[in-house]
Amino acid sequence: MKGTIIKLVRGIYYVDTEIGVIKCKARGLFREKDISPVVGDKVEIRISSEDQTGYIETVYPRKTELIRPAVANIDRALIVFSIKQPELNTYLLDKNLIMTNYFGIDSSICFTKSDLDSDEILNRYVEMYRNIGYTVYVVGKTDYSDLESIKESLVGRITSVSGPSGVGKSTLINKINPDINLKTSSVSLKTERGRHTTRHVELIPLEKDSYIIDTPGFSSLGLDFILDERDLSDYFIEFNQYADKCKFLDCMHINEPECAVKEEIGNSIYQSRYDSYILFINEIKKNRRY
Ligand SMILES: Nc1nc2c(ncn2[C@@H]2O[C@H](COP(=O)(O)OP(=O)(O)OP(=O)(O)O)[C@@H](O)[C@H]2O)c(=O)[nH]1
Ligand SMILES: [Mg+2]
Ligand SMILES: [Zn+2]
Repeated sequence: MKGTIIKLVRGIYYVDTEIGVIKCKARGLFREKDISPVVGDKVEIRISSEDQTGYIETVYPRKTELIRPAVANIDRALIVFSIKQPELNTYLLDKNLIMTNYFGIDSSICFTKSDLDSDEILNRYVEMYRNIGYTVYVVGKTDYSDLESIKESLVGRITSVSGPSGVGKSTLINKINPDINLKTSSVSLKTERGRHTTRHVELIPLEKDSYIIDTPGFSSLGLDFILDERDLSDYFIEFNQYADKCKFLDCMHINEPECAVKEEIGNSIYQSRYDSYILFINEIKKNRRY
């Protein structure tokens, strides 16, 4: 029988099929082949007649895959960051954008907690990421005017919602569909960090042919999937049009003379994006040494 993995909890896969959700285990053969089934995977299962549990026999080829969160077949990533509590971390946001771009997944950004933005830094970030080319939504306790646009963007797609703990991912999904009623909890007052309330990746059906995936928050993200730091600038979408104009074909936009990317800093290229770029270059170089 065919189905879709909608949840994975302690080695048990919840597979949605035409006869309902069946709890399944994965066959050892996946471990041998180094495949781990993940949420979003289309699978073939065999159901035992005794206890109505099943085994995953086949994982069908994936349309897309992402490693953080580990999900398959998503069409879009909605990357959520709060402006405060926890404070917006552009380094981690840029890393997310690089990752989804690397895996060929269309992404947009949702900034939350606009109600906590007293000094209007939010507008600066909204403008910045829109200028770079991303769709940016903003929500806050008393302002959900972008909710309709967010809902429209979900239609007919599988969208994963990801970002650090405590930014309001589950809260946003509950706003999108109040029937879902996901667990949320307040951030720690002392550290301003989230409490890792969502523990599992879970695919939730919305209206026809639309699905949303709630995911646990994360506080760090490796870039180890990029093996060669020379590839990094390809994933900074706003660098591309200038990279062609650099004097050297293999310019890394670091110390080379007549670098068109560096010349654009302060104009079309934001300093904070360039700072992220340099930090990521160093991380990739360091990874390679091991
Ligand atoms: N002030 C304010 N608080 C918000 C907003 N959105 C969410 N919160 C609060 O932020 C806290 C964390 O929200 P969650 O939805 O649990 O966060 P999460 O991103 O799902 O966190 P994890 O599941 O731990 O990854 C809750 O107390 C929410 O009520 C907002 O727009 N403004
Ligand atoms: Mg959550
Ligand atoms: Zn250059």
